[in-house]
Amino acid sequence: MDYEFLSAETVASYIRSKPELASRINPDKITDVNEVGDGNLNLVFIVTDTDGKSIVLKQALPYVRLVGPDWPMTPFRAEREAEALRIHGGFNQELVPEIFIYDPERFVIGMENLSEYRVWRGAMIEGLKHDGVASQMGEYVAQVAFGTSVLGMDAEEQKQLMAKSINPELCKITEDLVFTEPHDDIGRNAVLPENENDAQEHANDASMIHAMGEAKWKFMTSAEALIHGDLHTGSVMVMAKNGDEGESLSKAFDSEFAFYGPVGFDLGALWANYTLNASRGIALGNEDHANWSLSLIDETWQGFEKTFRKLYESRIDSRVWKAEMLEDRLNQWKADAWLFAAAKMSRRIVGLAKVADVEQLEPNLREGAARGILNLARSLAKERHNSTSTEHFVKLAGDTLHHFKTG
Ligand code: SR1
Ligand code: MG
Repeated sequence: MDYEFLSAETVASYIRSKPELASRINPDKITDVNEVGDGNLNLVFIVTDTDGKSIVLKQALPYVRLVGPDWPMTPFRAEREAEALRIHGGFNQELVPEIFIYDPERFVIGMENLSEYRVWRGAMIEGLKHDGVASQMGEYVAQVAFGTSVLGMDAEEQKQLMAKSINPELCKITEDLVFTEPHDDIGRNAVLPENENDAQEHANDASMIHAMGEAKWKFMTSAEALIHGDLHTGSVMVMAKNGDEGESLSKAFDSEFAFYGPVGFDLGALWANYTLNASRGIALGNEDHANWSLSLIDETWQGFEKTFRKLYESRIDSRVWKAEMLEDRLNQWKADAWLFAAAKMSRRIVGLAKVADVEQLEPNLREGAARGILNLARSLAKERHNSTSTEHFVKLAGDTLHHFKTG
């Protein structure tokens, strides 16, 4: 794929060539261009002018940045991201960044700079509590679940949107890294030597393999809504209303994995990442923060359920979709979230693309956190047949992570 990559030197002329951008920032008075892409895939520039105006330019590279040109990856993912952000922003612009332009020739998205926000994962690692965000993310998932499903859209339009929204290459990353490679290492997995046995046990656990087979099937076949597709805490920006923490605003970003998939996948991703953060708190003896991180599981669910119940009242077709259908969907999504959370937490321990919450622990502490998460994932996959309450999830998580704590 041949197109010009942006660089700090070419950003000004790029902005000059795009009226939608030049009306928001003066290309002749740019003071700063910072490349801040810390994700696994793209270039991200924050551009500021002398008047303090700023925008973000995000460009998809034709390969996976984390690995390099040896792993080619379609840059058309930028189109999927721009579309998802536009559609999701149509439900609630407060909860996603605003898009100014999508450039299909160079796969660039020009969007709002959330300079006063920060990435939630980093804030959680520092032990900061951004209150209300977990509920807002539940609300976001519910608005997307309703608004892009046949409950909130005309059935024919919904099918057109579904057809436009296929994202096979990015889905394949998830199918491989999340559901398959933890049980079939093709050379991308790695753990501490002290966790080799844990990874082996996890890889060979027949009931976990069965559960992950079911999770992968759901991921590949349940085209329920235009989900975010990668809603971990590194895909959420947060801003405290006063100071560094407390009551906060938030935005879900980085939606390049968006596709028509199972609603429970986004919920499970959030739950898994709250739990990964709790494993850090427990490893460091920061019980207060660990309890707070685990409390977010129910907070997200409550935000989701409350919003979805309200939206369901305005479903466009209520002829056979009655009250029972609502209860069935909520029960199903909660059970799915358990399953997907198990998948999403264990892949971050054994597979490619780990998370700083655990990786930045000293090895003697990381050993127990990693062992705890792998054992928890296996228990979650089994226990979901007994109870799928958030209380049960949190109790299992707290007990298991404490049991395996090291250091
Ligand atoms: C090769 S991309 C690795 C991971 O980064 C993204 O955030 C997704 O989680 C993906 O699995
Ligand atoms: Mg990402």
